[in-house]
Amino acid sequence: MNLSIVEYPDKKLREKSLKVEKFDANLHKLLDAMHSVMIKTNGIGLAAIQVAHAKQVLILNIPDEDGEQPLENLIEMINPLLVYKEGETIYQEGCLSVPSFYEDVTRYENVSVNYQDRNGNTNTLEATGLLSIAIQHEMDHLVGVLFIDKLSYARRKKFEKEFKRVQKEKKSS
Ligand code: Y12
Ligand code: CO
Repeated sequence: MNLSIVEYPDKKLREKSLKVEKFDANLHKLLDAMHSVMIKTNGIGLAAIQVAHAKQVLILNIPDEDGEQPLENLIEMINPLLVYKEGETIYQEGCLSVPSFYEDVTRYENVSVNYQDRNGNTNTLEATGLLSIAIQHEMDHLVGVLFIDKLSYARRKKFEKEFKRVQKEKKSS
């Protein structure tokens, strides 16, 4: 399965993803292909809608202290549900679907998530730091929300202006 990243402002990114009911070979193929494209494009998190599959599927692979992303650190979440949230943290986020743009976003500092793995087994993960931020960023994708939607009116206006400028520059080069 060869996947490519859907980029803003594609309307596909606004779709609400559907709950996964079948934990079969097709789901496993999608997860494996998502991992390949995420690593190839230097990502640390990816939701299925970013590769045009409207399923409640996301993957995360936070780099370790050496900047490596070993397979054993890969987290696959199917049908995730936020069951606990507390605190506040600000981090400069990026997204493979909005390349070259990084903006400060406010998120919960600590979260707890219930989810299923690729075989349908239920798990709970308590997360803090970058993992907590990445989970919230990817879960937003499942309901059609992008990190740029979380900016203040003024920051969003600035983003749109800069985005248009970059698009124009790309066309003319
Ligand atoms: C904290 C904040 C946000 C997340 C969500 C996951 N985001 C990413 O994985 C973003 C990756 C990204 C990679 C890019 O490519 C390169 O750096 C080569 C990129 O492209 C450019 O900037 C040109 C943009 C974003 C997790 C944790
Ligand atoms: Co994203």
